[in-house]
Order: sequence, then structure tokens, then C-alpha cells
Amino acid sequence: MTMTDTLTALTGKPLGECTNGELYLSLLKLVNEKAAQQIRPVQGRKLYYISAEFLIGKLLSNNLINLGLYDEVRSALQSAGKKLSDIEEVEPEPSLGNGGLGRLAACFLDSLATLNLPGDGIGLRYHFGLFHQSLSSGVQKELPDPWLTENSWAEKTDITYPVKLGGKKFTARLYKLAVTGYEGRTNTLNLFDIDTVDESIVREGISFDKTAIDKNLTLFLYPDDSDEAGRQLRIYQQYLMVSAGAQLILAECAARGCDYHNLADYAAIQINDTHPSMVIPELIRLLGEKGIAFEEAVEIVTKTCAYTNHTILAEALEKWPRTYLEVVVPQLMPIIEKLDAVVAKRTKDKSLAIIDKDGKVHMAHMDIHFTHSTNGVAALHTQILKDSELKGFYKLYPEKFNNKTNGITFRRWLMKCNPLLTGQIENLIGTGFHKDATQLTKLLAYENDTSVLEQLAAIKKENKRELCRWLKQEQGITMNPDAMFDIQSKRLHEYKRQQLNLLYLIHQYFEIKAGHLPPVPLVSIFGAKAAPAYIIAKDIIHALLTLSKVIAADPVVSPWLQIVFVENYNVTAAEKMIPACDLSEQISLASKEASGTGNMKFMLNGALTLGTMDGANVEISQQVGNENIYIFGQTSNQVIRRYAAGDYKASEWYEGDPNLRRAIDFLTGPEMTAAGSSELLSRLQTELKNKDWFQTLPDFSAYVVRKGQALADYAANPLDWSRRCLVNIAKAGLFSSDRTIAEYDRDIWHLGK
Ligand code: 26Q
Repeated sequence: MTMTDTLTALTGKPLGECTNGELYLSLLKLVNEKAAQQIRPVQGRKLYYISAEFLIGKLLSNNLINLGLYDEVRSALQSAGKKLSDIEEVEPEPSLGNGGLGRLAACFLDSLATLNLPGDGIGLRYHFGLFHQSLSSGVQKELPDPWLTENSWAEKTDITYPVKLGGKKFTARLYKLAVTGYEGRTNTLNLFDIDTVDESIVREGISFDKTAIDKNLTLFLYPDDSDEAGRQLRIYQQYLMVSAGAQLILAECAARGCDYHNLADYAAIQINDTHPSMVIPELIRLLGEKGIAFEEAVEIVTKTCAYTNHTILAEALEKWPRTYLEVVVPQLMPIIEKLDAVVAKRTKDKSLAIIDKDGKVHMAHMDIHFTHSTNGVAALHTQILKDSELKGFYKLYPEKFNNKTNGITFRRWLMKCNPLLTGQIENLIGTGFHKDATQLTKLLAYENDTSVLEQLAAIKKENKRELCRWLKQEQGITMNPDAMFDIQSKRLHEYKRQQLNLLYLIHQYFEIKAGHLPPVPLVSIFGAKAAPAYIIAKDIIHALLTLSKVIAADPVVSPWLQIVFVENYNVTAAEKMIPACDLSEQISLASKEASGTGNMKFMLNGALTLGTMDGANVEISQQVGNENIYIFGQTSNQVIRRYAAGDYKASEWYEGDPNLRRAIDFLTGPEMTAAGSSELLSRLQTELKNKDWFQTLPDFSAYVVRKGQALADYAANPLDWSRRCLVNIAKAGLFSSDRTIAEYDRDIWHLGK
């Protein structure tokens, strides 16, 4: 049967007469049928990756690629006068994650299935994922982002588990979503929900009644945790996930012959940050119900579970007041107390306790004591955990600590999002890199091949034009594709330092006004959502939007400088932006970005990095060499020392550098306050001048110099720039999540077939 016949049988009418919506539904069916054929029985140890977030993005094209159907489907549609890209538009994006941590989980699922490893995800079926960001009148507004349609990828099952929340009985229902591997097996993403959630309780924006948990439990991804009810709701969500997840794991293992004493031979559980940490006491509790004594249960759980740390930011490490846990999960508190007593026997060091003197329960501490592996997500990050943040734990359990540098799936972040570049690479080195990313180094043979470098530059230009077309259509923005495209896209956070970029742009504004023209026009593109309650982050967005207006209205500056803020940055937007980038901004304060994964995506798509020696930037710079990356700023050791000394004074830097002072003063000058809100702008100014917790000011002058160098190099020698892009692509193989997953399997999971 031809693909046209197959699809026509599914639609029930000629393809040319179908709407894009009808074609989408048929393709969804086709994919699910094909995917089901690749499900394999499991032998030996199976992985359960538990995570509060799976930022999977749109699935249709990715699944078609992985199942080897993409080309056939595209031509069948084409013959009927239909375009796959139009059908993709119909699919809502499941934004079931905040950012890096959630996207990493999605890349890992792809790699597990591709490597033919048995590994399923366990998470929550949020009705609304991360909020939809709208930018009207210069500020961010949050709106619900629905993705569940009648026929969605997550299929309802009749598998349910009882879960007790706040002493009341609830029923968790399992939804299954097929995870296809590239020429590999099909695994499952298990998402839990309860039937009583009521979408009609959403009020203005993303606000809702936080008390009625039967109606709101899985309504939103991470509800605002700035108030008590929000924080409690988060614990309820976490417990729903881990209790139902633990029951699923035990049931699946029992069905394969496990008698619970040997659980670790059947299951490996990876705890993605502390959000699923309650799985530890919950498993101990459930094993107790099966008749296994506490001491043995502790041993079994420790052998089964492993923990990944994604941050050293103190404010992101979860510590729950025991009074919350006593309300939400009273059945766990006695177990957590017993675990704390075990810890007290192991060490006298009170800073390693699970429950501290103020009655706060430290989730990460429970993880480290009661799992067999704790890993960081980039070499520098793991080193910092061992040397400072988790030093006491490292002393106690040196053998548990290990590094697993993050990675990204090249299927989505190259083959899917950048077909032109993929085609060029295939022509040069064949298709081996699809599953063996290290083969990209074969590209180095073309480092001095002018026609290859010119073609690479032409592809970049075409991707930039494509981004121009998309942004014109989405936001009515016109951009100059001959300018350098500089992109900073990631969550808005002070440690990621979008404000440093902002200060640079103000500086450039002054330079251009003074007649110091840059060697090439610059389009500075941002994509970033701020947490709804994160005031300074929202002020930074406001300042960027305001500056963008000021510059656009200035006939002298606007030909040379443009600021574009992409609304509602998500996976779909990232797939359009990343292939069009010339210069990738990775400018976090050294020591603060655990790894970063956007940095890897930009590199793979032929952008050069402008970055600090932070997270995986360190490993990127080792891969490409100093001449193929722009590094600047304080080192992590300098930063850590400065924090320890506690002697950083932003005001001294402000007073000491006239360029910096000029840029910061401009925030509340007449041009800005005429275009924006003086209240918001002066709040940001005060923060920068007097606090600047993430040390933006000390790195300012070095940033200006390095960025100036990048612009000069780009303008002076396009062919050499293209050569350096080629080197970046060729050396990106290390950052394939296939490599990361192979290392997790080798060192931690030891999965069966
Ligand atoms: C915690 C408590 C209360 C409310 C929310 C949270 C919370 C929510 C989300 C804490 C952290 C997150 C997400 C963290 C995250 O995305 N971390 C990123 O993980 C990536 C994958 O390892 C790294 O590349 C990034 O460096 C890291 O910032």
C-alpha cells in the first residue's frame, strides 16, 4: 500500500479534500499504530525517569522522523496539494516544563528509545502547561496555554491507583504517551491525572482557587509558589506523581516476576531534581505494606534510586516546612523522621540532617543519603557540588558522586529543526551521525573547502530569512537578514544576566549616537519568560521592550541596532530561532548555570558562543578551542570567593566606570521614561546600582570588548567565520544526549533489554 492509500484509508476521503485538522488526526493515528509495533517486552532492569516536567514540544514531525515515515508522508501530502508544515501548525505544543530541566527529560526519553533501552517517564498530565506569555504595553501577561484536545498524544487508560492527599482518598488515572526512538524501540511516558479537575475554575489570567484540590490538582504546571496555598499545592502535585508512580513501578515489576525483595534487579529510578524526592519515603511505605521491614526497605530503595542535581541556587533547593508535610502527606512524616534518625546515626554533622532545627525538610539531603548515586549535569557543576555546595555529603559518600554532562537529541535539534544544514552534512559525511554523533568530526576535513564554507553560510542566511518570515507573520516585525543575529533565549533569571545584555545594548546606542558605528548591523533577539511573581525579571523584560521602542524610533541608531523580543518563547519558537543564530549568548554568572543546554543547541546549528566559563560552556570551549568561542568574565572561583568574602559593592563599580554609569543612568532618563514606566525602570536601576546580586557590573567592560570583537570578526572575514561555525558543528558530537544516556546506563542504571 502506498502512503497515499494508507492515509486515505485513515481519513476516509481523498487527501486533497481534507482539512489540516483532519489530516493531523489521521497522522496522529498513523504514528500511534506504527509506534505500537515497536513496543518490546522488557528483560532485566528497566528505568523509570520520574520528573515533574517533560517539555516534549510538538510531537508529530519528530515521531514521523523517528519512525522513518517523514519523507513518505511529506510527498504523499505534497501530491495532494498539502503541506506538512501547515499541518504541524494545527498541533498545540505541550509545554509541560519550565525550561532546561524539563527539556532535558524529553531529550533523554528520545535517546533511551533510540538506544533501544527500556526506560519510561513518569510525570503529571497538567491541563495547562507553562503559561502563554503575551507582551502588551511593554509588560508580560500570563495566559493559560491549553494543549489537551479530544484526540491528544496522551491516551487515557483504565489503570488507576488510590492516592491519599491530606488524609482524603483520590484516584490517580494513568495516561500513556508513546515515545518513539529513532530507528529504535517505543517506550512510554506515563502521565498521571485525576478525573475531577475542572478547567472552568480558571479566572483572570492564570489565577484560580487554590484550595479545592479535587478541582485544581493538575490544572497547571507548578502553580505560583509565592503564597502558602500555592506551595502546598505543589506538594500535593508531587505526591500524586510519586505515589501513583511508585505503585505503577511495583505493579509492573511484580507482573514481571519481582518479589519486591529484588526490586533493584527490575527497576532503576532516576529522581530528576528534588521534585520527585518523596518517592523515597513513599516506596519505603509501600514496601512496608507488602511486609518488608523498614531497614530492608531502606536498602532496597537506596539500591534502586539515583538522584540528579540541577542547581546550586539556594532558593531553588526545596526545603518544605514539616508542618506542610504533616498536612499534605501525614503518612510519610513518620518515615521521613525514621530516615532522619538513620542519618543521625551515620553522621554527627547536623548540616547533613534531613530535618533541620527549624523543622524544615531538606529534600536534596534525603536524596543523597538514600540513593546510591548523586550526579551533577556538567563537569564544572559537579566539581562545585563536591568542593562547596555538597562538600559534607561528598566527604561522607565520595563513591556516590559522579558527573553526567547534559546533552540534547540531535533528531529534534538538528534533523527536525534544521533540514537544510542536515542535508548539507549528509551530502558531506553520510547519515552515520544520525545515531553516532561523534561522526560529525568528519566535517573537519572541509575546514578549508571554500565552497563548503560558502554553502554553510548560505544555509545560515536562508534560515535567517525563514526566521524573518516567521516573525513578520507572528509579530509583524521586520528584520534585516544581513545583520548579525545575536540570540539570548532561555528563562528570564538574574543569574542568566539578560540585564548584562541590556546594558550592552544601551552602551551601543550611545556609541552609535556618537558616530562610532559598528562594523555590521546587529539584531539582538530575546526569548524569555519570567516567573509570574519574579518582579525584577519582569522589570528586565519591560526595560528591553522599552529600549527596543526607543531604538526603533531613532533614525540614527535603528539602521545599526534592533532589539526583537520573541513573544511566548517555547520549544516551537526555539526550533525556528536556533538555526538562524550567528552569535549565541551564554552569559550567566560563572558558577550559577549548572550546565545549560541551549548553548549546545546553538553550537550544533552553527553559531559561535559568546559566554562565560560556566556550566557546559567550559566543555564547549574545550571542544572547539579558544579561537572558536568568545569567552569573557570572572571565573567561577573568583565569583565564589567574592560571595564568601561578602565584599561585593555594586555602587563602587557604578561609580568607577563611566560607561557603566552612563548605561545605568539611561534607564531612568527622558528617552526611556517617555516610552516606558518610570516606576518599573527605576526599580531595576536601583537593584543594579545597589544590589546586583549576580555581579553584572564587574563583567560589563569585558563583555563589551568581547562582543565588539565578535562583531568585528564577523564583518571582516565571513569565510573564516563560517569555518569557525563548521568547527563548532563538527565538535558538537559530545553533546548528544545519546552519549549522556549511554553514560548513565554504564555508570548508574545497568539496564536490561
Ligand atoms: C522549586 C521550588 C519551588 C518552585 C519551583 C521550583 C523549581 C522549578 C523548576 C526549581 C527548578 C526548576 C527548573 C530548573 C532547571 O531547569 N534547571 C536547569 O536544568 C538544566 C538541565 O540540567 C540545566 O542545563 C540548567 O543549567 C539548569 O538551570
